[in-house]
Amino acid sequence: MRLIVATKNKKKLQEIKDILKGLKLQISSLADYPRAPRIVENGKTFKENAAKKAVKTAAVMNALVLGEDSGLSIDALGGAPGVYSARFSGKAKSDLQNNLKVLRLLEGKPLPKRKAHYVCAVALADKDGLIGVVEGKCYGRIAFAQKGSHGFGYDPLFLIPGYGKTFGQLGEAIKHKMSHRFRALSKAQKIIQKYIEKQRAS
Ligand code: ITT
Repeated sequence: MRLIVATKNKKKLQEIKDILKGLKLQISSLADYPRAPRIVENGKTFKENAAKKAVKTAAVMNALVLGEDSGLSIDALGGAPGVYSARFSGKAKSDLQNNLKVLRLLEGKPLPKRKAHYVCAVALADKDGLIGVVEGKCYGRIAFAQKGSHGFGYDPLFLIPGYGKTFGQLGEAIKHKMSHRFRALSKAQKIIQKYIEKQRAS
């Protein structure tokens, strides 16, 4: 079975492939379909954006499509950067500038005031429309400086209290067992399995 992931983010795609590897799907992404429609991410929630990515892409592809929208929510910033996580410091989508902006905004705040969580919404759609949308979260703190080079985005800042280390330091093996993306995809996996069974039966 083919699955198209409606993303242009290569690191996100790699994580999705790693987490879903048990399903033995043929996974491709928008990088393989340069003529796929451009999706304007103007939803107010992660779920809305994920659904839009999946439905708009599936409308022109004869395949099951997975839309993923994710980001970081920081308590002390009223939930920001939220759905604007990728472009928090501007249109250029720079991970380094985004991290520096977060550090600036939290300057002087002690660890208990640095609570944050990642959110990942995953939507599935085919040419007939939306099949389902699920969400996963992962709770942590914002570190005082960037640490580690694993992962992407805010991972060098995202501290997992139980380990006293950031996702940037912990690496994929641990991240993929507890991340927001792992949690959302565990739910999505059940929807995909049902979809495959239904297709086989028809
Ligand atoms: P697509 O829209 O093409 O999928 P994108 O990177 O623009 O790619 P999003 O709009 O979903 O994707 O923004 C996600 C941003 O949230 C991402 O660029 C990071 O800044 C942050 N983010 C999400 N998940 C993350 C993770 O697991 N680790 C670190 N940062 C993450």
